[in-house]
Amino acid sequence: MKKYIYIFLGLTIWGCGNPEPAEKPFDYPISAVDIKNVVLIDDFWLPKISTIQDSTIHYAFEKCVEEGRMDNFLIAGKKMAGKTRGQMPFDDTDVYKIIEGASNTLISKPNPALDAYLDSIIAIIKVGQEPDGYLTTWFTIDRKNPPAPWVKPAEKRWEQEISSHELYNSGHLFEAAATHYIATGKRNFLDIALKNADLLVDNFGPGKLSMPPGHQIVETGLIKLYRITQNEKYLSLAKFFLDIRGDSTTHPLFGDYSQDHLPVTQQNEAVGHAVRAMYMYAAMTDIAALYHDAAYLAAVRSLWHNMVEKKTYLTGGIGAKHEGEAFGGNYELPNLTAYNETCAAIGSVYWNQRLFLLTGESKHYDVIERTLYNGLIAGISVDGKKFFYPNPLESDGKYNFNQGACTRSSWFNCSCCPTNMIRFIPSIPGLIYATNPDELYVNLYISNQAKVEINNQSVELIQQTDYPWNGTVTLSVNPAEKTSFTLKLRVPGWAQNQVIPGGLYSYMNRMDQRIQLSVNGKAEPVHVTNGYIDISREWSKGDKIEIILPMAVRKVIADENIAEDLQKVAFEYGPIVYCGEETDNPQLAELKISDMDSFAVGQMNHFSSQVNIVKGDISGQPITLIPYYLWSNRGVNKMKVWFPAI
Ligand code: FUB
Ligand code: ZN
Repeated sequence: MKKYIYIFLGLTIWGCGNPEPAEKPFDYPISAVDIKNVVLIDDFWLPKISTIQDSTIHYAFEKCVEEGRMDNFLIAGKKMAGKTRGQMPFDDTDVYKIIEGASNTLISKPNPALDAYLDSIIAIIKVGQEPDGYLTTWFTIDRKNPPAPWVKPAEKRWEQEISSHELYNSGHLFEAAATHYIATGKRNFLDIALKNADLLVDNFGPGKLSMPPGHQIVETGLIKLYRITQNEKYLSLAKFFLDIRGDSTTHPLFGDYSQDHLPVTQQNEAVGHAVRAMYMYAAMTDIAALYHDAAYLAAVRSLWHNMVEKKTYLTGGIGAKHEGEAFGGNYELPNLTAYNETCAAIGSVYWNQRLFLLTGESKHYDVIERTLYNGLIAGISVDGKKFFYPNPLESDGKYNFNQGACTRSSWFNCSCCPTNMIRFIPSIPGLIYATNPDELYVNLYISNQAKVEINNQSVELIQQTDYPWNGTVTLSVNPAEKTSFTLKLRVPGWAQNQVIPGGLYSYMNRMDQRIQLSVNGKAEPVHVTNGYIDISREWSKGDKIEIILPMAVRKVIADENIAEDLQKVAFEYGPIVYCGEETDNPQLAELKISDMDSFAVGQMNHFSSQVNIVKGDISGQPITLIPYYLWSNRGVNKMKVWFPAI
């Protein structure tokens, strides 16, 4: 397959018209460095992953037990009497998602007890699988009595896929089983997934059942199974599910809520349910890469431009509307009522990483970084046991934006977001580095020790930084033997005076301080090309790079088409977006920012962690802004990201 990679890199051939025949799949030209090869030593992210392993995973498994998610597998397998427990047709997926996250934590922090516990849960899941591989517990238990009123009773499997989530359940099963197999080497979960996937292959396709999944994710799940097994039937089915979307000759269309209003290659505006959209665009990007399909690539590019240039919040959050958990119209970005589902932010990172691996464009990492440090980690509390489902940019202390609460909640009837955080956070080490045959991309600044293969050489990397609080990063490069390659250091958009690719938001003032670079202690000129500083040389053991990305308090303004943010300013320092909470600022409601006001970075001890805050003096009144992601860790509170400017 490698030989195709070189052809693929010539992106000009994308314009050549019809996709290549499907017989010989291509692949992404750039490979992410696997989390198995990246050990975090980071003061910011490592404690978050540890909190997930030490606290959130146990807590969430207990919730699953308490609310009957495990029982459902036993009831479906007739090992226990009873009716379906829980309220969602996709409650099974919470169990899968926790296993997926837990599997990744086992890589960074081996834990035999947790490993064995996962095996015991997998044994319970197996009980719920029907002999032919079918696995959706509520349906097996009683298809005539779905757990939620909005799910239609069914006679046959997949007949009500628009609401039943049977394929969504399969998708999370495949994603989780693939990760568990890769992390542990064990086949117990993978075999359950493959049996289910084979059933889907037998039942869906041309001349068989022809309708798309009601909620996307089975597509990327199937592609992960294809990658493990090399069996192209899984890949073909994933493509089939995408190809028939928007094709009314194959099924009655589900509409734009489910991105089933147009063929996917004709879609150019991000619409409908935001999580569904992210998972679908991620799968489309996989298909663009694996089939070298120009139409798929063109579609994901247009969708990305629309989303990033017209439908993204400053925090990276997406999906403005509570109604339908959906994207709003262009520039429809209200703050108080912003939905910004945590799962949608996670989906955006999954999608943008794929776009990067396909194109090598740093702008996708600008979206990833903004989302990761702001709208995404806001979704989990400092103690790892309270969650946001929506992530608004303003709170009046009254509007119950969080599924009936005006602050973080310990769980939800629909617990997709907490378990998606568990699924995603432990995978973060896999976002840091990427390689192609002779280039090494450093895309995120997170302290770690890594082993990468480049030019057939093993290279040890040691990255040290206090990012996101400080922009100084040192990188030791230790190849086993002297070797030449290009090290590509990503220069974040914020360090180049660009808030977000495309200019939906901009800084009021340019930053004057310059980026500094040194190689083995010698200052080097800084040339940023397409978002990277390229350092091409023969590397030897002990080589050391230092990059300093100057941080300053920055005022941000929004595109004037965003009515909600007109004549308002927001604050950033480095990659972090700041907000004011009433607890620190009793006068929050009256605050108006003028050009005369001064702001500086400061430090605060927040629940035992030292974080940067922004301190201001507004006409003699002090104000304190904290990182947005930390808001609402101190109970119900008024909060603002955007402040009126005078
Ligand atoms: O439908 C499954 C998940 O539940 C969605 O992705 C979330 O938006 C929530 O509705
Ligand atoms: Zn969610």
